[in-house]
Amino acid sequence: MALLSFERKYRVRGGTLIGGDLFDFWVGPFYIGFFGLTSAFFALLGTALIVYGASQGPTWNPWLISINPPDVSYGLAFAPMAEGGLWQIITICATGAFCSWALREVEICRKLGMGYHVPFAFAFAILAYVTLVIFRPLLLGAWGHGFPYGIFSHLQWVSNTGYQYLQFHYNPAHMIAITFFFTTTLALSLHGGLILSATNPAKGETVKTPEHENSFFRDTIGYSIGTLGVHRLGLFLALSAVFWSAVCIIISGPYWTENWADWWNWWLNWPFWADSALSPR
Ligand code: UQ1
Repeated sequence: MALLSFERKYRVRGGTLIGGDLFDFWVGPFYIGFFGLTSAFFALLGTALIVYGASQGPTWNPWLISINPPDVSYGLAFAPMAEGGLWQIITICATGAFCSWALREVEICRKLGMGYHVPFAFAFAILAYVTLVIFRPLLLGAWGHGFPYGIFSHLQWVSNTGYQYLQFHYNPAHMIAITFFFTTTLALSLHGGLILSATNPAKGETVKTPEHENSFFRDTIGYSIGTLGVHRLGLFLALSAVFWSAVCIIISGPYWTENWADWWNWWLNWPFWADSALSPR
């Protein structure tokens, strides 16, 4: 473990949210803490239940194994184990493990005196998951609206859910989310390209500085956002993509139940042209 010689300096005591010094220790390179233990507990139990669920199913083909949510007829009640109860407990384990992991990141940030940007960003990933398997099913009144835990089966769920609204391309939140996803890839490719071009010089050339990076963008587009700024922009773009994705799916069903293209009829029905002879409807 080559890093340990200088990491020792950063192995500071304290910063825990719960448990004081009791769980404030490392195992090898890993910080444990109270939330390290709860992470391990939920992750191991959830994984064991997935394997158990697979053993009760018709296949060991990894593409086809699926742990399914209860039928919608169970509503928001607990279902028998073999009827989706397993899915419900696995969902609790997954949410417990993800939240524990985020809180473990918070404790490490506190130890090191860092900002909370990493757990904040991870919280958006957790939001994406709980939106699909907890918030939206709650709003729709049945756990059966969650997605099944299987490789092909969750893809089928995405496909079926999309077709319920014809397709998602006219969902306004979907439009915004996709725009953020594409802009994220543009920003990361610009940033990655810029950093590699400056720091990976040809043989005989010297490594270039942030001054060169700024000058490149000032010369090309008249503006440089700066070395810190580009990371702020990247975080904003990526988190916005997740946020609007969550909005996109949470409004599909609880707010709008039809073809998303028809949502735009509010525009066609505006009084100024709704009665016009040229109006499409
Ligand atoms: C940029 O301006 C900049 O500052 C020097 C970076 O930092 C290294 C970048 O990675 C990128 C991509 C840019 C250009 C981005 C914009 C929005 C002008």
